[in-house]
Amino acid sequence: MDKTIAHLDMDAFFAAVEQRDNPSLIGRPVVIGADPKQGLGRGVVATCSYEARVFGIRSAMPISQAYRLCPQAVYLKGNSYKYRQASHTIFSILKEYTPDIQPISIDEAFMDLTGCFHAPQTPRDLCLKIKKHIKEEVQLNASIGIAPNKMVAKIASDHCKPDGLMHVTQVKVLDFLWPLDIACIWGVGPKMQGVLKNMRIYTIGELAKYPKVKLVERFGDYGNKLHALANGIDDRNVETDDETKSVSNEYTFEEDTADIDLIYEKLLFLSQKVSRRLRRKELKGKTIGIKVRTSNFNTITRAHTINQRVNFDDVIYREVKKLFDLNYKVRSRIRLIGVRVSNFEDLYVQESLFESNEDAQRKNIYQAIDLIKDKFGEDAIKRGMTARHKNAEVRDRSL
Ligand code: TTP
Ligand code: MG
Repeated sequence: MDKTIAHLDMDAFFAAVEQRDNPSLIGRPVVIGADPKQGLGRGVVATCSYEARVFGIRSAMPISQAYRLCPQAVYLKGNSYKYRQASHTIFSILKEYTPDIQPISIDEAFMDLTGCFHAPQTPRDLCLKIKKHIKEEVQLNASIGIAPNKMVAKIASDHCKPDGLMHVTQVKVLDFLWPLDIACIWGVGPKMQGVLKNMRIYTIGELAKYPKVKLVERFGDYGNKLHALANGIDDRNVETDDETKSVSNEYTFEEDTADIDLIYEKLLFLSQKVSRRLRRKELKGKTIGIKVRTSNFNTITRAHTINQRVNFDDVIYREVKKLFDLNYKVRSRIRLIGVRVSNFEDLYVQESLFESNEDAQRKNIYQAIDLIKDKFGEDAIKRGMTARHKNAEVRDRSL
């Protein structure tokens, strides 16, 4: 059966929230990002209003360059709390239409709408309703692309921005895709674009017609994938899986234990494991949890939500230890412990805009530690307390 996939992306999200909350900004170029300091500022543009895009300003551009292009724009440093709130409301609206939602960033999601509408209602009618609902509740514009698969839906939502709605039906997929630049294919980065352009492949149509065997010769299995995508075939599912919702590790003691030092040591070890996995996935969580199973197989789970999203070992361990001390009063022997971090909303907010100097310093330290571990292995560098137990058995799984 053909699928109906929608990709929703809010228009100029941070800038649109600012324009909504201050009507004097409506119709004006608004840039969210670092302080431009009259052109001498460091840092980058997070986003800008469509009025600012006319001047050539784009996300991730140095703020000094943006200032040169449009000194008269309104420059704001942004307010992550407001953006998170708007995002939260938008995602709860989407949940009223389908449970099959895959959040991609703070303002972007895929929805599997297969089976969510009944004739005479069309996918287009349903998505118009979603757009209208969002507009009424948060006064912001969303653009939605609808297609038989994720890649085409994503390209369609980009294509119809701002305030757009575009449905590319199965029979229209190739007509839509083939004239487009290869850069539009989801997952083809600038490096790959360069390689393809050197092979004189500029459009998706040219890629589709390029002999598949040659693509495979050149790129291995990725060549197969490129060929399929260029021909409008993309079987990636909308992933609503819990895996994207929490990261956890557990440890089972070789012998049930009540040795508090050993337990703390393992909790620290697990906090480090979880933090590192979070950093690898570029995730930060606000809710920190523990799991404790005693020798008689009683299991308790406890969690605490802090006011900041983190992926630093020391903060996670501090919370884990607090939770453990608070909840583990009866000193029975312990069989298994686990550490879990969840609550990853708004994964892709440009953190540097909102982080303190202290956080930035710690980020650098952890980056250095991760680099050493990547190069020389997990055991290359350890906090004093965990060095003793080198051969710990750790299972990666969601609690
Ligand atoms: P995007 O959806 O990429 O951009 P946008 O919503 O501002 O504009 P568009 O209409 O083209 O979708 O990103 C969503 C928000 O994420 C954006 O408003 C600000 C933030 N962001 C950053 O902080 N840094 C970045 O480099 C990008 C791309 C986005
Ligand atoms: Mg957007």
